[in-house]
Amino acid sequence: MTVKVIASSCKECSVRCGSLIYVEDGKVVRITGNPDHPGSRGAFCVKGVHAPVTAREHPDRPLHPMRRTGERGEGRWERISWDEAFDSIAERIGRVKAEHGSTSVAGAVSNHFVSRGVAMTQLLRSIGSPNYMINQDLCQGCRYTAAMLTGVGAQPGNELPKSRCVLIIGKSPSDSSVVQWMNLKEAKKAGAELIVVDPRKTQVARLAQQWLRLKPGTDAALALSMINVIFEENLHDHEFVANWCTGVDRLRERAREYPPALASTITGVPAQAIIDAARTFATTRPASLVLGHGIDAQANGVKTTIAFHALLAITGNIDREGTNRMPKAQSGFRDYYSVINDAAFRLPAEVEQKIIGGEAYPLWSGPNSWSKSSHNPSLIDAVITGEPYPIRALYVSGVNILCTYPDTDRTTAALKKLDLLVVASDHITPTAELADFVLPKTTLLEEEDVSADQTGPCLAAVQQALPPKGEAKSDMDIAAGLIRALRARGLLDFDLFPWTNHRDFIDYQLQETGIPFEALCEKGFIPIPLTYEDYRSKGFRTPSKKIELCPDRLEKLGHDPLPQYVPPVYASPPEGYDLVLLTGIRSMAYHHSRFRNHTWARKLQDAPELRINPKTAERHGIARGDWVWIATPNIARRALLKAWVSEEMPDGVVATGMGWWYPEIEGADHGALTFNIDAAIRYGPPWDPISGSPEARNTACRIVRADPSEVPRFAAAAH
Ligand SMILES: Nc1nc2c(c(=O)[nH]1)N[C@H]1C(S)=C(S)[C@@H](COP(=O)(O)OP(=O)(O)OC[C@H]3O[C@@H](n4cnc5c(=O)[nH]c(N)nc54)[C@H](O)[C@@H]3O)O[C@H]1N2
Ligand SMILES: Nc1nc2c(c(=O)[nH]1)N[C@H]1C(S)=C(S)[C@@H](COP(=O)(O)OP(=O)(O)OC[C@H]3O[C@@H](n4cnc5c(=O)[nH]c(N)nc54)[C@H](O)[C@@H]3O)O[C@H]1N2
Ligand code: SF4
Ligand SMILES: [Mo]
Repeated sequence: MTVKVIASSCKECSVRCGSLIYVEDGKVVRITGNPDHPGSRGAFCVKGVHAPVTAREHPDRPLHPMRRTGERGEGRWERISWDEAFDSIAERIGRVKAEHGSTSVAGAVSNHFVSRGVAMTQLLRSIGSPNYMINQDLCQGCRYTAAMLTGVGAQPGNELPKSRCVLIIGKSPSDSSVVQWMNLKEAKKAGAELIVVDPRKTQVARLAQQWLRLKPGTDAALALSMINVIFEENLHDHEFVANWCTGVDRLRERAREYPPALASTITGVPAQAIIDAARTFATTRPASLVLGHGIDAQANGVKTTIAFHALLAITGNIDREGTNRMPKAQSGFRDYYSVINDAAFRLPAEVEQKIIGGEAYPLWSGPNSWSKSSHNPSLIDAVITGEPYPIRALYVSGVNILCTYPDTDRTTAALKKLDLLVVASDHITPTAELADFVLPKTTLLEEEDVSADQTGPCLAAVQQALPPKGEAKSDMDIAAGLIRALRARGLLDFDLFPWTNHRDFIDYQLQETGIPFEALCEKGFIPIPLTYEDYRSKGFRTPSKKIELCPDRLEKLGHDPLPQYVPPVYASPPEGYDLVLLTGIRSMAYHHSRFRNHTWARKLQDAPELRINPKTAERHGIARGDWVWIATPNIARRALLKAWVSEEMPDGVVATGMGWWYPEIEGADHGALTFNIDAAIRYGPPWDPISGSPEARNTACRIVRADPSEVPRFAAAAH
């Protein structure tokens, strides 16, 4: 039997490694990394090897559209045809529009950078609504907003192995990115100095020569102090600063407010270690900076990021070999941002003015914002309260909001209040359980897609390896079907969705590149020309065309435009909350809430963990393997986690992942209300005043050992 090898890309997580899919006799027999792929260079992980086949073949996978017949969450469904699904959904959207207006229909999507993001935005915009949620307020939102303001949208990508010094802030690549982990090990081997800033002793902290164990949420003070040392010791890049940065004098003055001794008190890092890190970073060039999730989704996230952008800028480590590269564009390629920002695909200004959250966070949600999406918690509030106006219908595609947004009780209450909830998914998640309609989604092996990978940089293809199972459709095809049904009923206020199917959209994306999809599929990628120092001809993407260290746009909106340290909320906890909790530590086996129904993943980790220092554990009477209740301020719900006693945690700080549920547990939430930390943390306030991000990463908490009688029997045995 001949084996066909298909060069594709894995998109089981946001890293998107190049893959080789081996197909024999109509079956996928093996999936590996693609050593020729310029971004991932052969790196691959356990999810990429197992998840695509398991997800496709899973016996519980929905294979036909389904309509709810019982109460919400009762799990009673009837099978319907696609035509009936599209038509009934269109009819019900029509009713909601007639009663509450077009803006009362909303959407939710995540990993929106690929085609499913465009499917969502253009479906909603065509209906006449500017309201859709992306998950970036919980993800990279602070970093993206800061990048829009400063102009430093630079990532090291595969410049890392060429860097002589790498500063890694709040990122644990051994858990979250096999490609970056490979690159950092290569950099170290080639003699680079690694400096890691993380409260946890991560694997990369063990690899690094300098590890700064700072107190959570204090990074801005550290960065400003390093900037202070660099200016005071005259170690900055004079040419770059003079020609390519604005706001330098004001930044220098602000940084003077953070001498190492003070920063040491704030961060808990010895003053000499701050000075050493600053000197190393400024004098060991080329250097690069990795900014991770640890500084995002925090109430001071944007300002913290701006401080690190400033550190990169004053040392001139931008868009040069071995530094952080500005994004490289394939001429003519249309990605998510070029579509959503294209006037031809946008709503009239008076409609975009209504985006929920736009008034409070104009740089996040308004017509001139980075995301142009709604502010998620404000949208959830609107469903519950009807303020500032009603939200009555929600189309959810590619996000499991009941497991991945904080405050599950509130999200549940909102979903139950809707007149219409439609969920497109490849498995029945707790979110899908509450739907009126579940639409069966294709899985990775059944889809095609194109995206620009900045690590390479290259254009990369996802190729279809097998035909879809059952009646599953891709997000684009589902949205195109809904558009047809809405159009037939005269329910489109604007017709901003010109694609008739997914391939049509891919052709549109590639049309002006002159690269046909088939050509991209030959190797699975086509490199994007790599150039350095593009700013010398094009400038940076800010109004001044320079890097703005004190962004004008912030000042105009009445914010203090300079980076500054703001104490984290956990620093003044209500009585009894004696510990700090870090959430969202990644596990190689899982992608957020996904794969909890995959046996191979459950063999690797079977219970939500509470990482805890031995001393903290002892003080609380907790031993390895005990189940522990954890509670955070201002929310009644607690979560049940399993103690994982480890020196990786500092005393007084505990950590966990996110997104736990057990598909086999009866009930609509499948245990998410008990085992998922997101059920036990609030969806803000406080918010980052610029991006509206909640403080979902670091919070005060208290723990107590659970009585064994409180632990469900099956969970007691979990590892
Ligand atoms: N296996 C796997 N990989 C994934 C994902 C997944 O679910 N599973 N998710 C993907 C997605 S969508 C994302 S957004 C990324 C996220 O992941 P990354 O951006 O790669 O960040 P993490 O690896 O989560 O690491 C965050 C680190 O920040 C530290 N930290 C916590 N608080 C602070 C703080 O206040 N300051 C500092 N300096 N550090 C702090 C934590 O201890 C942790 O080590 O991972 C992606 N990769
Ligand atoms: N407390 C806390 N909460 C967090 C975080 C944290 O660190 N701490 N991290 C946040 C971050 S960074 C992120 S990115 C979010 C992630 O939040 P989500 O995006 O909700 O996370 P996933 O569990 O990956 O859910 C994706 C869902 O989409 C489905 N799906 C996958 N691929 C496709 C597709 O191509 N099309 C469609 N229609 N469906 C698909 C999957 O089956 C799954 O149900 O969680 C956030 N929540
Ligand atoms: S890291 Fe793993 S899951 Fe993510 S894209 Fe690469 S192989 Fe796929
Ligand atoms: Mo994310």
